[in-house]
Order: sequence, then C-alpha cells, then structure tokens
Amino acid sequence: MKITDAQVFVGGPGKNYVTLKVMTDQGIYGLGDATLNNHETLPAAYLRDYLVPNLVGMDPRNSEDIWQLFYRGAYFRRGPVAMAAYGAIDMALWDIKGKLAGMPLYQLFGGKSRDGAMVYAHAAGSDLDALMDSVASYVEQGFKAVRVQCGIPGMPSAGYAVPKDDVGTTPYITDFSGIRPSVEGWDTGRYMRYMPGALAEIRARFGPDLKILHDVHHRLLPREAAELAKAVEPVGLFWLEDPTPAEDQDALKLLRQHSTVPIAIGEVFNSIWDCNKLIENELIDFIRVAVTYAGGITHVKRIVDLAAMHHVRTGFHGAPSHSPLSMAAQAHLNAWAPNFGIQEYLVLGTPACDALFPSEHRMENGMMYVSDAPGLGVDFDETEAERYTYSPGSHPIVRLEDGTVWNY
Ligand code: KDG
Ligand code: MG
Repeated sequence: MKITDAQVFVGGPGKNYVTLKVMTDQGIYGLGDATLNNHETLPAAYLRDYLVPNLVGMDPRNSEDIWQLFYRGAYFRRGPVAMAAYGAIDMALWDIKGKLAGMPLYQLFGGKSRDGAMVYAHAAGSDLDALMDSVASYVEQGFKAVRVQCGIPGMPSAGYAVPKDDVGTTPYITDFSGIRPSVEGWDTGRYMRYMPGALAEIRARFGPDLKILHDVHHRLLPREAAELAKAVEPVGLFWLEDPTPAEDQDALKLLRQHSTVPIAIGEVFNSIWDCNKLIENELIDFIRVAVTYAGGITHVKRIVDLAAMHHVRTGFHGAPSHSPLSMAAQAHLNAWAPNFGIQEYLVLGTPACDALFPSEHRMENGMMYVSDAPGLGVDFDETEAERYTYSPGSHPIVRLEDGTVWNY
C-alpha cells in the first residue's frame, strides 16, 4: 500500500482550519488537522513544502515509523509548528488504518472504557452577574462542568476570554482584524483580590454538584499562584488551569506545598518532554495537551500512558480553533483512556461546520458520544471547502500598567 498524494486546505467557517488529506493507491484516504491558532500558514507550509513530498510513496500503515522518521529526521526537534504538521499526518494515517480495519479508532486503542465523555463549556461575562447568567444557560442545557471567566472591577481590559459586551460568542480566540495584535491591560492585584470571592459566589449559587473550572491563563508568578490556589480551596474547583507559565515545570512545587486545588496544565505543550517532570513529580492533576500540536495520536498516547502511571487524568485542549478532525481524534482517545478526566468542548453541530466536516459524533447533556464509523469518523467536503479562504488573525498581547509585556 502506498501514499500517492496529499493536499492541504486552509479555511473554514470563521476559522482557519488546516486540513490534510492523504490519498492512497487503494482509494482509501485519511484526514488530519494541523490548525495552530493564529499561525495556521506555518504548519501548512511545512506540510506542503517538505513533509508531503517526502510522504508520497510511503506505506501509510507504518504510522509509527513515519512519525519517527519526520521527528528525528528534522534534526531540530519539537516546537508547535512542526508537531502540528506531524500531528496532522499521524491523525490521517490512523484514520487510514481504522478504515482498513473497518473499525473506529477507539477499538484499535483497546476499546471503550466508558459510554460518553464529560465535556466542559465556556461560560463568561463582562461582570459577575453576566457570568452567572452564562453559567445558568449551560446548566439548563445539561452541562455538568463549566469554565468560568469574568471581568474584574477596575481592570484596564475585560480580561482573559471575557466578552466586552456580553453579546454573541466570546471573540478571544482570534482577532480577525489582521496579524498586528490588539493590546489588553492586566493588573494582578485586582484579579487576586476579586476572583476568590467571585468563585465562591458561583459555588453558592449553583450548589455542590456543578463542576467549576477556572483558567488563569499563565498570568501569575509562582508565589501568587500558590496564594490564589490556597484562597480558592474552599470553592472546591474541578480545576485551576495554567496558574503560572508552565515552561518552568518546577514552578508548581510552591503551589503544591500550599494547596490541594486540582491543577490543569499543558495546552501550550507540544511534547512529552515539556510535561514529563510535571507528571512524574505529580505536580498536576490534569494534562491539557492537544493531539493537534502535540504530535498527533501516536505522541499524545505516550503522554496519556505516562500520566496514567502518576494519577494524572486527561483534560485535552478543545478551544474552538480545533477542527472536528482533531476533536474526533481526542474523542476516540477519551473513549479509551483509563485515565480520562474531562474534555474541553468545541461547538460541534453548527450547520456550516457540519457541512464541511460531516460526522456522527454527537453531544448530549454535556457528554460527548463517539461515532462507530471506521477511522476518525469525520469526512471533509472539498466542494464546501471552496467557500472558505485564509483570513489573517492574531491573539491579543497583554501589558501591565507601566507598559511591561505580560503573558496573554
Ligand atoms: O489560541 C489560544 C487559545 O487556545 C487559548 O486561549 C484557549 O486557554 C485556552 C483554553 O483553555 O481553551
Ligand atoms: Mg486554557
């Protein structure tokens, strides 16, 4: 069996999905997602200019060897751009393998460990009242877990993932006005004084059963993170996410000495070497990598297995920039993983997204149910894809009051 060609498409409904389609001499094709939010043209170029010309002629069934060949063969290892490109190839090759076997991917991993996978939704409000309304609407829809982000009184900008006007969807994921980032302000003191009380009010309003998550988005220093984690302990959070910038894997030691609040980290990691100390030293409770830019199924499965040995559960990244293809890859891992924790929720089921990526994966009452179709169980409509083109976008950058650049 041989790979005969592969094509890269960039675009989607309000997103720049990077979709890879790998063709074979047996008529079976595989699909993968290389979307690196706001940097989409980079993995697309690496795929088109280097990886695809090398891929042609290879046997798609040898997904492990192909992964090793590209990873080791690049000499300059890791990084989100390269790992997103390898990830898309890897997903596509697993898709082909599943179609050849006539089985959904979770069967090739070891079968189902659960019927449905709990997901969490994103609730947000420009102030606490608006956030409460947003949480209430998700609870009414049946969600069991909700991430909560709200505006902080006196903060120079709305805050991470906080809508400016509580109208429509949260636009934090991409600013499509171009590649020059907008600037937001940040004040750690105001955040630290306000957030523990706000979280306590949410708990008091919604009761003990709702799983409440909160994302600090890398904005605190290790000592500040320890102070916040200690202060929010009575709230009983499901997790506190990215309290510090986690390139410093030792930063969590101080927090762990002072608090038992569950910690989730990893959405910016792209390899096992970025999180092995965090996992082995049991400094986190949930690992947040994404199959998209952590090297695909082959590499993420290794991370999941390492995590399982250390009581660390999965909580894969699922921000709205991930296409239904990588969300499907994660759905299959979620169905199998003995140490599954929770899945961040992408709005599946919008008519435009369904038309571009038809699938039988479904969401019900805050649970995701994986499709039994062979492979990833998601198709890609190339005619539909012609409606979309690439539109440049950016993440905001963050500055402190005196102008110092801070962490977005
Ligand atoms: O592109 C950046 C987003 O993926 C990130 O801001 C989302 O923190 C995020 C999350 O938890 O979904
Ligand atoms: Mg996050």
